[in-house]
Amino acid sequence: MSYDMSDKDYSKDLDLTKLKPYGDTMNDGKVQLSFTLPIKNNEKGQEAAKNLAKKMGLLNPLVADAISLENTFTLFIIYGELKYTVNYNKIEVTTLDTKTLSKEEVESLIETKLKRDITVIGASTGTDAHTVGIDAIMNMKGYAGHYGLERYKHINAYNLGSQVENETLIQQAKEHNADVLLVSQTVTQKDVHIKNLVNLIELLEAENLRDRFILIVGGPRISHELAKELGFDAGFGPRNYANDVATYFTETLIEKNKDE
Ligand code: B12
Repeated sequence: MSYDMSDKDYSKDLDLTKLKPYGDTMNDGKVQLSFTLPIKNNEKGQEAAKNLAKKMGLLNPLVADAISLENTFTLFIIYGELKYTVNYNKIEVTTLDTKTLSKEEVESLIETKLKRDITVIGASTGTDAHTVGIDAIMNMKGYAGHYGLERYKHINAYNLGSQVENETLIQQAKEHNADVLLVSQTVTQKDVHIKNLVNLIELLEAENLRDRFILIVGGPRISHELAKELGFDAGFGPRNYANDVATYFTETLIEKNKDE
């Protein structure tokens, strides 16, 4: 295979209008990617993997590793140089602008500004059996040095666990007179999370309850932007903790109170 130098950018200066991955030199575009092909692990298979990598925009793809998963499946690790760039200056994202407060600051805000307790109900919903995410946010001991909502003064936190039907979550929210619904979604295969989250919104709307609750979703592949698109108030992804979400719903409730 000949070495393709056609799309190389030799400038060593950072140009945010033509942003590229960084390997060990500015603008070298170096990336590593992995994928599985349903074929045997041999030279023909490796050539197929390289051709696919080229079609993805990688120059000079190199098969760094090819691992037989079973007789007719192979996992490929490919190195290459991405020829595409993005204009960083033109990128727009929807993010939450809240400045995260500590547990103690949230507690004091509830005490001095809201002047009543907050009831929060959370679950990992639908068929999703992953509990670690919602536990990280809600359980007493918390996660990564951040205590969970159960430990907060002035917050009544009910964690329903996993595989909770949307109907059950709504019924429990009504019974506890909840202010906030916390939904956790981990499995995203075949967009099951989207269907489940949309279903929750539809059920709430059908009962005229959508505006009664602050609706929040979190999980490893959830962004604030996606949450807003689906009709939630906010979304929290990885590296978010109890105090991030508590800051958000406390400030939102205080704002709501002002309007009423
Ligand atoms: C542990 C685990 C399991 C355990 C779960 C046990 C349990 N009690 O939770 C078991 C073995 C049961 C399991 C099963 C399955 N799993 Co699993 N599992 C994992 C694993 C290894 C870790 C997940 C985890 O605990 N992360 C730690 C927590 C703390 O992180 P987190 O969830 O992201 O939470 C943080 C944030 O996202 C956020 N957050 C999360 N929720 C919420 C909610 C709110 C309101 C807020 C504010 C924030 C928030 O806060 C948390 C702290 O920062 C991951 C792989 C990985 N390394 O991530 C796969 C993984 C999630 N599992 C996966 C799969 C496919 C499955 C199965 C479908 C496998 C199978 N074929 O059977 C089943 C599904 C079962 C089901 N019906 O749901 C895939 C999901 C792929 C996808 N994109 O859909 C993963 C990514 C593995 C992989 N690479 O393929 N799994």
